[in-house]
Amino acid sequence: MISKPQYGAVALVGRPNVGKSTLLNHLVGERISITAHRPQTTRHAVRGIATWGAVQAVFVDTPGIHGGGKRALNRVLNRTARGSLADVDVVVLLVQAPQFTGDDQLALDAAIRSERPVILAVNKIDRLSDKASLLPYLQSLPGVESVAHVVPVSALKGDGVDQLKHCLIDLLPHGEHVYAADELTDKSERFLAAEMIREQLTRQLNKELPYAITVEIEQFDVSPSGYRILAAIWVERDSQKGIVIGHQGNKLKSVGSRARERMSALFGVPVHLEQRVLVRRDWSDDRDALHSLGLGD
Ligand SMILES: Nc1nc2c(ncn2[C@@H]2O[C@H](COP(=O)(O)OP(=O)(O)OP(=O)(O)O)[C@@H](O)[C@H]2O)c(=O)[nH]1
Ligand SMILES: [Mg+2]
Repeated sequence: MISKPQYGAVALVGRPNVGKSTLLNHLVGERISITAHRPQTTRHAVRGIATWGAVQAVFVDTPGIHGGGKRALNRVLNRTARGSLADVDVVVLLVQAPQFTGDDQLALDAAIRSERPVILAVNKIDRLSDKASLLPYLQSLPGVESVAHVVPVSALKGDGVDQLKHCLIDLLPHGEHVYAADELTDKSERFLAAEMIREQLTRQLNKELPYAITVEIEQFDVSPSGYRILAAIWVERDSQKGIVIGHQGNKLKSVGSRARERMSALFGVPVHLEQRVLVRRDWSDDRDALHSLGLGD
């Protein structure tokens, strides 16, 4: 029997750091959205495409929703997350067992207000030392009666992801596929390259600093021997520039070589990467500067 094609968009929402980007990568099967052990890693609504036979789902990874919105960057991130709920068919709300915080409540409220079917995915179950605590935790979650499915998962290990797929297939509308079966994202390789550098900066630098960093690709040349990429890393202060470059340039080298490996793996070609570090004062609190760097739309 040939099944009717299904197609739809799925938003992945939740407070910062619950594992939205990790789950997107698992669902798509490639590392297209950057992840780090730190809140507010994702700044743009990244789309990842998965095609499972007759079913095609476009996942929209969003910046974590949270209550503290003082700096312009925070406000822009929150708007991006809430805005992406308007255009989707299904919402997957992630929470992280065994917690349920005020920011989880904000995200749940936004999901329910979207009037889309909601799947509540309870992530990081691999970290629960006492598996028996999962059931009472699930029963204690507020708003469970308003969601279509509740699925415990580990985005990192893949547990429960198949069950999540089945819940999605249950909810996605019928429709023709929009993307070819081998397409993984709507983002350009240029965008992905900048994100992979930011991922390594976020992972390899000390706490706090990464919020003051953004990456711009100045040149992206394609040749038969591979890609040649020139990147500018923007920081807010001269002192931060020193930290990014590191002793004898070691930090920048290590960021570059790891990012380059990831790029080569995803793009399937050799990558030559050059990076420079530039100072632009207070960009994370300057809406015009956010715009000129492609954030905030
Ligand atoms: N143990 C465990 N860790 C996980 C799991 N899923 C994600 N993580 C880790 O949690 C951290 C945050 O993951 P991300 O995927 O970046 O989280 P996010 O929700 O996209 O975060 P923001 O983009 O900052 O909102 C990373 O260190 C992940 O490796 C999981 O199922 N189990
Ligand atoms: Mg993320």
